[in-house]
Amino acid sequence: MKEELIIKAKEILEANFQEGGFTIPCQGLYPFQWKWDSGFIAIGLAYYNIKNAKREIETLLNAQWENGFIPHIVFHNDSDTYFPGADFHKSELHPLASKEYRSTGMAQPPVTGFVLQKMLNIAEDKEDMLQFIDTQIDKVFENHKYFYQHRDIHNEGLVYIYHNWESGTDNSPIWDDIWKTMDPPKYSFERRDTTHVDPSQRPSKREYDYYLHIIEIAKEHNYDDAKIAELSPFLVQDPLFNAMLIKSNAALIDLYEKLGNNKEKVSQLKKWQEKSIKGFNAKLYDAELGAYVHYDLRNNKPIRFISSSSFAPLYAGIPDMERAKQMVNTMMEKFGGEDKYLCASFDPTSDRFNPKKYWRGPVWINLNWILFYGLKSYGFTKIAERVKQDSIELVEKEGFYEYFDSRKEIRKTEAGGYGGNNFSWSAALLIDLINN
Ligand code: 2M8
Repeated sequence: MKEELIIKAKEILEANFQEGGFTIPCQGLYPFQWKWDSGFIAIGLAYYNIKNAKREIETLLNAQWENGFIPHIVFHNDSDTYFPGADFHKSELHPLASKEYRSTGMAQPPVTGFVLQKMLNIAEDKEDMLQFIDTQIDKVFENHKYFYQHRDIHNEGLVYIYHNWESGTDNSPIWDDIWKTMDPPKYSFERRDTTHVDPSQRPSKREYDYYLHIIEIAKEHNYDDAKIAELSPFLVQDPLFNAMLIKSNAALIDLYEKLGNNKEKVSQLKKWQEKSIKGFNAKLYDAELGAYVHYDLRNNKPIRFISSSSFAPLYAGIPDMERAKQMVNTMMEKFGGEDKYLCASFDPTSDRFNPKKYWRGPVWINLNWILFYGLKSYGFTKIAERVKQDSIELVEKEGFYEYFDSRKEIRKTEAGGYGGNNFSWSAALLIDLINN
């Protein structure tokens, strides 16, 4: 059965691979290259097609801006099946944007550092992979430098995101109170996502108004970071995003040390790392909730809700053992009942939980993958194993969907796979999970 899953996963990755040397997340719904998707995809590809795994990283990093910024979507190709596309985002407004590739002007979780490290672990020919990493690693370093220089406005070691699309957890209930502070115009535009996916599983039209409005503000100021920090109604320190940066810092330190001759970069990374871990633990841990939470920088307050992002710091080794235990208790109490698959993307005991709607509740394979390794590294082997087995069972039962219902009982009457099907990161990360 596992062999069949791997064969199917490879078929999906092959079908989603594009001529330009990158993989789309899903046909129709997401027809371009997405930043964190690409990273997860490269991990899966590294098991059986090193050449394409490398190209995936190269094609993403080729679109880096002169200031080190790496965009969340690279529009290598034209497609009218997605909104908003290149003509809406207009990355060319920023003076340092890539002249060769059009893109968005926003980021996504910085996974590329730890992806390179993971590729090295997977590759059989380590020497060859190290040589490849040597050609790419400085770009990732420059990306981290960009974050620390432009997005840590209070010098806390914590970087902000200015848009929910930067978080990757697009319509999470975490943002609901921020939307209440805004009153954007009702834009007229043609949604494309809801022609591919049942609208009840996607964000609402009004939510899209908020999303577009933040981009309009950024565009008015040519995507200038300082202006965005000053004016964006959405300015958040996200525990998932920052944990990915910290995990990638650690990976870069390890890789530079393996490559030798990079003392200055290693010492810079270590400085960032120390400060970030300290700032993270001091500011984002909510002892009462027993988990890390987001912080709303614009409105100066913590956002006190638990989501799967709250547990991502385990993957980056951020909490001490005592906190890690509290976090696991919280996770098992709220998300881990026998009637549920691990791990819902939002607190199932909250009245904001929605089991079918995108990032408001469903299980996502990439977050499960992050949790699997995080739990394992702290010695929570049994729970880690459950996260892995639940992920495999969901895909076996439903197919390689984008997200899944966490409630076991609904399977008696209906299917529980939602969003896009033949979804690339579900395929790529399943290959890795099965191999570990
Ligand atoms: C989803 O986000 C895009 C915008 O970036 C969308 O809904 O149009 C998110 O799940 C995001 O995390 C993911 O990278 C992207 C492509 O899979 O889709």
